Amino acid sequence: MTIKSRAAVAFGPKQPLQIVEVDVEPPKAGEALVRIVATGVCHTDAFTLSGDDPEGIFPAILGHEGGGIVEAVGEGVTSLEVGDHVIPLYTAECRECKFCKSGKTNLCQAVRATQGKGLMPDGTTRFSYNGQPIYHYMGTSTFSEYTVVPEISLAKIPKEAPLDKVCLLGCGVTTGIGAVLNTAKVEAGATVAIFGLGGIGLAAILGAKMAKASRIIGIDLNPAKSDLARQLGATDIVNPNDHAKPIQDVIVEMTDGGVDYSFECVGNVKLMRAALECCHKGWGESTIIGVAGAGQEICTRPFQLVTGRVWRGSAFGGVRGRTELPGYVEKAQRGEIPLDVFITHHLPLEDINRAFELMHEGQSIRSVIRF
Ligand code: NAD
Ligand code: AHE
Ligand code: ZN
Repeated sequence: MTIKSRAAVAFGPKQPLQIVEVDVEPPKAGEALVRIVATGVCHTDAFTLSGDDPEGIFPAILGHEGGGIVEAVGEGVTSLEVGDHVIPLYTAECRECKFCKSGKTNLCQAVRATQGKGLMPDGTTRFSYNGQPIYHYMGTSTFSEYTVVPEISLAKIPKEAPLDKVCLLGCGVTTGIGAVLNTAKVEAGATVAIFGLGGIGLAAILGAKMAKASRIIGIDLNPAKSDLARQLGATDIVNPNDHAKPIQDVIVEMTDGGVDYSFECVGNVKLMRAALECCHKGWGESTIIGVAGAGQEICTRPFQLVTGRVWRGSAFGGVRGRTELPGYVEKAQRGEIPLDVFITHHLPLEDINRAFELMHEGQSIRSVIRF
């Protein structure tokens, strides 16, 4: 039976989200209906809303950092039942595709093609408004009280975990920690530079601290991010505005030739270059996490790579969601991942546009929307 759901709909790029009541069709085979209890707002939601995302499609229900409860399952669903607590995954884990079987990547491709078109795996959408289709987003659409998600895109988590906190493990916190531990594999004693101290960069600091890095340099234009960065483990804070010379030169001078690992957590292609070039000759590795807009490209002198620096990227921290996310939730439950410090604002769905304003004003780390 089709149900009604309150949702924040992006009717077009650069337009405020509109809170409307959409129609949600029941889950089809291999899908589940999820009642979203809470969702974080990530910079990637703002990126897509800005119109810069090559895969941006409107009207759509954005949101990909949610926590919810399974309300119904479609035919053939075996790994989930009604009442299960789940975190929707924008990186599915089918365990059957070439990517999953490779053991080399978390980038399951089972539903990726339709997901990128804003559709469910059968090529249709479950959302509509006034009879007009509304597109899904990143396979999750957590800015709706009810959403439909493929079974393979849902990580089942313990019921005791507070959904209005562990929702942040659906993207930001997991991405930052995972990029450090899974993608870069930072080792104890290493030096690390983290560019951008939003939700992702701060989580990367946490990851570097967990890896026992000896020096963790946080870089941001906004001085308001410094305190939390230090609290999470940054040993040094650098504001590029305080220096006349290029930021990569500043970091190289501070670290006797460059850092062992750097992470770009902004989505700025010039900063991606700086992050690579502040790495140590011979072995320094830079991981791109930030998402850059359509048409943007990275560049550096090939000599930077010839002389041993490595450029790589990370999506969802290299984490296989269904297998590994329950472990992240348990770590949060044990206090090893302090989710509270990331949550600067709680807002009702009606105020979701405020969450975007706070992000753009540099006032928030994560706003959590409660339904
Ligand atoms: P955010 O807006 O919370 O944080 C961005 C931070 O970058 C802010 O603190 C801002 O002051 C700082 N910044 C901006 N320009 C800067 C500059 N030139 N130099 C230094 N600092 C600068 O964003 P977020 O939610 O943390 O997301 C960060 C990026 O990561 C975005 O591009 C987002 O799309 C991307 N992201 C990628 C993945 C992935 O899986 N690869 C996952 C989540 C987010
Ligand atoms: N749609 C964009 C790319 C957006 C992007 O890079 N997304 C990241 C996750 S950001 C989460 O906040 C990601 O995981 N990408 C891998 C994937 O399969 O989408 C574009 O450029 O087209
Ligand atoms: Zn995100």
